[in-house]
Amino acid sequence: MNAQNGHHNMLRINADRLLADLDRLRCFGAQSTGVVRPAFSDADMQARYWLREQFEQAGLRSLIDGLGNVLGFSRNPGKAILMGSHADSQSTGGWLDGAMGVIYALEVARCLSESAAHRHLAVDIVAFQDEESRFVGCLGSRSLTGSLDHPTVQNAVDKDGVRLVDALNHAGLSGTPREQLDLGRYLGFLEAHIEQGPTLEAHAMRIGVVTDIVGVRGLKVVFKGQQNHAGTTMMAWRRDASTSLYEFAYRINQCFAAHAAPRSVWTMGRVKLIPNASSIIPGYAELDLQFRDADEAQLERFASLAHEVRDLMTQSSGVDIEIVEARAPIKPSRMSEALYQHLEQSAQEHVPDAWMHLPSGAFHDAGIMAAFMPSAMLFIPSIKGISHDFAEDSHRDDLVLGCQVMASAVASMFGRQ
Ligand code: HGY
Ligand code: MN
Ligand code: MN
Repeated sequence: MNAQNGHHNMLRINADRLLADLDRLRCFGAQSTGVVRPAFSDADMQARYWLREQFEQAGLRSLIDGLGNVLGFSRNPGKAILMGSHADSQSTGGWLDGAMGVIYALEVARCLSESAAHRHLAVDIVAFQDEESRFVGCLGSRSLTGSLDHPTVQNAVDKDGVRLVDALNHAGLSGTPREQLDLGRYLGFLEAHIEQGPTLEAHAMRIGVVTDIVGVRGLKVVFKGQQNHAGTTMMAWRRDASTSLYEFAYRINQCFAAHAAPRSVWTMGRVKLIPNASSIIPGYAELDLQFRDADEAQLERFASLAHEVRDLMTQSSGVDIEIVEARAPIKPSRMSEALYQHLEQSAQEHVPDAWMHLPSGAFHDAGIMAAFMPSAMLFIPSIKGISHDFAEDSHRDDLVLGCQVMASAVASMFGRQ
């Protein structure tokens, strides 16, 4: 074992402080055992003000930028590692999704600065905004990497019709400048996250080293028929938007299943019927169709299949069916082996053979960052694989172990780079 290895093995996180900060962040928007902390909500902004204060107290130059990203910049010279995740949650989310990676980054930055052998290392940390796609998926990381255009910001609305520009105004951010990262400053980006799936737990593994992240496409399918009386309108005369929606959904499930690749998934998690009354034939309906895969060509294949189903149905149903892009697409991404080898090494040192490589079925800001710098992700197990639900949780000892593995890996990244 060389001197460098000896050094970062001495590096110890403060487990009590880590868990206390995770429990404190959980309080912002706490509901039952989960959180309601959507991007730019009051709870989200309160959490960001608290994070900015923690970043400052950790010795970093910290700020909240014009899109709500919280940044902490090291005052140390030289190439840096950027670490973090998102602080916003799903509309009804779990307490660890995103939050864990932000607090890991804070704890790693602190424990490096408290170690004589490591306090010269430059580690920047970030709490991204709106990874969960209230307005634009991975809004914050897209903006920080200069990959978010002005019209996207101006035109973004959430599912309730709230405009992003109005949410920014409400949050008091309208006049605040947006940061853009100096991408050349960084050796790479590191994100820790809960797995949000069952794989690590099923294999009795404690650490996951992510190899790749799926890509995501979202389509909004709009059905326009004729609103009418549910009793007096004979079936042959109906142009029922809801019947078309249900038939479209059925055909998609059949057709996607017949053309799916091993990692293909799809969800139709949001529908809207107008006027949504049981004695009225809906004249208007909307269906959100989201699909994911590790292969861009498979995503394209699903998109064209959805249009084929639409074309087929339009000829027979008498209902107009239109398909529009519902979200900014996220491309599949590969994690950097040169970077994640340090996660492998650190995991092997801390929990020999109790770690594994795995792909991510969830998308993450690391998927955006990977287009701009070497990126890597560390997973810890999710209890029963549950996420995007108040029941989302992880074991406290796994939370501590994950952060320790990350801290040692960061030290080694500087040593090796
Ligand atoms: O949906 C996702 O994959 C992420 O958790 N926002
Ligand atoms: Mn999520
Ligand atoms: Mn997440």
